[in-house]
Amino acid sequence: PQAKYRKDYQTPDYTIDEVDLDIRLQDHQTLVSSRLTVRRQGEHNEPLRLDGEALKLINIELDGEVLSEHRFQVVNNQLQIDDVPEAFELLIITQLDPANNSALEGLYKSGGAFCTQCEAEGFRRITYYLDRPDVLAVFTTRLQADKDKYPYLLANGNKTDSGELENGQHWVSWHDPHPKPCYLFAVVAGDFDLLEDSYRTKHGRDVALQLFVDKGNLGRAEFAMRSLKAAMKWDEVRFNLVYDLDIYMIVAVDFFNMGAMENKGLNVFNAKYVLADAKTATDQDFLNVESVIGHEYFHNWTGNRITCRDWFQLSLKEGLTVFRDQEFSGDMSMRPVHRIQDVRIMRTHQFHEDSSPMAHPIRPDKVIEMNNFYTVTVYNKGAEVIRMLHSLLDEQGFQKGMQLYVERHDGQAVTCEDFVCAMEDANSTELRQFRRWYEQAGTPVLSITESYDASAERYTLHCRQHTAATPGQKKKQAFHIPLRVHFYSDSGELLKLTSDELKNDILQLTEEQQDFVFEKVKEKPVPGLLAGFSAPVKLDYEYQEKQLLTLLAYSQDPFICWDAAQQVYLQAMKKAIAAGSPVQLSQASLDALKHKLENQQSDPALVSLLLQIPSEESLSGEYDVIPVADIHRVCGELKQLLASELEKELKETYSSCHPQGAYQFAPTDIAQRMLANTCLAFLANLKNPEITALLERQFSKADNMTDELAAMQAAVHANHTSADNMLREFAAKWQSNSLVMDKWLATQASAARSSTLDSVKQLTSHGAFSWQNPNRIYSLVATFTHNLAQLHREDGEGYRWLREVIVRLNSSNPQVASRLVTALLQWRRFDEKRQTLLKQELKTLQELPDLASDLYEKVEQSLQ
Ligand code: BAL
Ligand code: ZN
Repeated sequence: PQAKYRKDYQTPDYTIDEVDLDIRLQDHQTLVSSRLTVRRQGEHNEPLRLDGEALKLINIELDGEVLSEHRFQVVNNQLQIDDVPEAFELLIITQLDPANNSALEGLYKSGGAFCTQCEAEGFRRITYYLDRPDVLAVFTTRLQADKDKYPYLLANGNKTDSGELENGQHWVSWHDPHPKPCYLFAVVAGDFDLLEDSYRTKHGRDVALQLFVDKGNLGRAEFAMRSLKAAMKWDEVRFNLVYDLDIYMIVAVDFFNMGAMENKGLNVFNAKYVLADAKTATDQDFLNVESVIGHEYFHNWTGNRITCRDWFQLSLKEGLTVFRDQEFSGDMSMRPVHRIQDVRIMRTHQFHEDSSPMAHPIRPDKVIEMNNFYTVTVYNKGAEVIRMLHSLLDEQGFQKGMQLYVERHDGQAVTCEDFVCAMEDANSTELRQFRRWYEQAGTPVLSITESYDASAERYTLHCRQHTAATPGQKKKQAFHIPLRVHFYSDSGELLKLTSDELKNDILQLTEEQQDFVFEKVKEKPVPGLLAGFSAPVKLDYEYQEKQLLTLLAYSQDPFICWDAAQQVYLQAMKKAIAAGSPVQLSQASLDALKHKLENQQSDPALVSLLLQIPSEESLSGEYDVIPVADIHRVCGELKQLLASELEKELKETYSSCHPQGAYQFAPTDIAQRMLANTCLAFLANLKNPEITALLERQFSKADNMTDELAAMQAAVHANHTSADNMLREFAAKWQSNSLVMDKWLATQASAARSSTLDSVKQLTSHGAFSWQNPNRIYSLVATFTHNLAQLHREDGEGYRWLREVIVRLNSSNPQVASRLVTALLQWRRFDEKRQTLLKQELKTLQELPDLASDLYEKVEQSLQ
């Protein structure tokens, strides 16, 4: 496989203005006739080169004449036609085998339905095409299939015509007036239940909303529909962006590699981000549906109307759209909870990726397999970069920048640079140094010390930033970092410190070393640093316990408050690892946590989050060489310690904060369930009859999945005697609901038991599991790869099994295989014995004769 480089971008030699597709759907012999209006760009005599993979070419005609074999050749997945005129019409007929397409890219069968996935480069598996995002064409699509099996034939845009044919066939044609890149093309054919609604835009357009789900699931689609209408409204109000077609369709499918896909006017969704009701979905599932529905809808402007010039610019649409969906979720409800959850993803997964062999800037410079770059870096760090712009420019300035971006670039395929220029020009500012966030990979470490001169009443923050080398980038230049700070007195009052450099609570770091001086400071303050997680950096400031407890008790910033508790836990766990002694918490820390529990009413969700200790995986991020066994030990000890020391308060909170009455998806109820279930998870470690009764009662009496699953997870994760029974009962009750059974698989794969690997292996033969369905594989195998101590077993059995799984998926679904291999790449972070074992598995993969490009890229990068 060949690498592509961002610096080599060239405008295409040809472009396509119109595409007329006629698709006759059949399981193994689908015929695709594609009529392209092609035009040369610039002065040159280059041949036309169209991308195509796994296609059977049936016929080509140029301006109505069949092309004889000497006029074209197919080499290296490209169809090359020499001596083409300035402008011409090309007809290409290809044949596909969707029923055998297990990679789920291009056109494939999902259950009984046909569907497509074209981003990033799947359209070339449907027909030969200029499969690159800067070729924008108007698409017309005619679909034909058996009417009984596929009563719904859907494509992008508006339906224009339909008809019946002999032999039980029917056809429908669609026209999308908005020029688009082929990665936004979609078709779906199947038999569904349909939920319909409508939305009137602020411009008075009536939009038909249609949600297609598997038969029998209508009731579980209502929340998604509500979320869609909320998203449409929100984008009008906050971003002044209005929908632009007469119809918006969403189809939920069972087999999907990703979460969802923003195809123009016809989103295809993984069913898990559409279907939700109280009995089968947790509060978190509902929130995920809201967020993913929002995300895909928001792409209509940030991605579809304005798209990417090339795939190196992916963060242009993804970073921005994640920022927009985060803001949507925050405006809908529970902003602090969402923010803390987003920070957790950054710290646990993105920081990990940023220090791994696959570390890349949010705008990568080199790519072998584009599917490998749908990452937490491009998405979530990309969103943090947008968030920093938002902090630096504030809401008004940011919206001015957005308005200019849309005015300038509507209908174009553009770059991250174009976005930053729009922000600069709209605000008459310059962001030269800020661009480094797009250029440099790695997590900056921000080291801060302070000094206080009582007689001069002068307080100084000494800041230093350093970013470690990442592959291909040895020396890093200083980032432009917005550091949001709040200051408190020892007794918790918010202090107003002033400095010329402090604006809206933000200090702007631009140098490698920089001091910020505050005058007239009467007492040494407690600094609340990086409020709101104002930049994606690691903060290195030696907080004293007393300072942390002040912040925990009084900080008005929920992130700082939560983080103070996290730092208390991390310090205790790291100390215990260093000393080889049991974890201890001071009485003062325990008292502070008790106080939080006793006063939870003001914000039960935040109390729930701050009680939750860092996961084994996130603690591992604190170490260059990860002490697997120690991490496992101290996490277990800390849970046990908190359960015993806070038993009384946990029990009282548990019984007082369960919502009254029937289940409701409402912020106050969600927050109460969060806290009650966090208490239960701790209490399960106590294993006494009273707790057993609590667990079992909640498990059997719950009227909703949040509480039912929480009880089972608490029991399994605490190795409670009730666990096996609950697992059995749960499976018997939910065996026919695969999305619920995914939770059952994941619960077992995340158990901190030495038997977990054996259970996981056995579960691959269970009826609830399937090697064909990505959701099943993610629930069981991907969850297991995040189970630090069980994957990294000393005997290497976890690695060996995972390698076998990857070999199996290499040929059937390389995208999924590639996501799983990530867990093996960081071999340098382990002790020698594990390093040897890990490298051995990577080398076995490297030597596979048919290693997919997805895996090739990661394995090579890791072994370099
Ligand atoms: N564009 C791929 C799926 C998503 O980010 O919405
Ligand atoms: Zn997206």
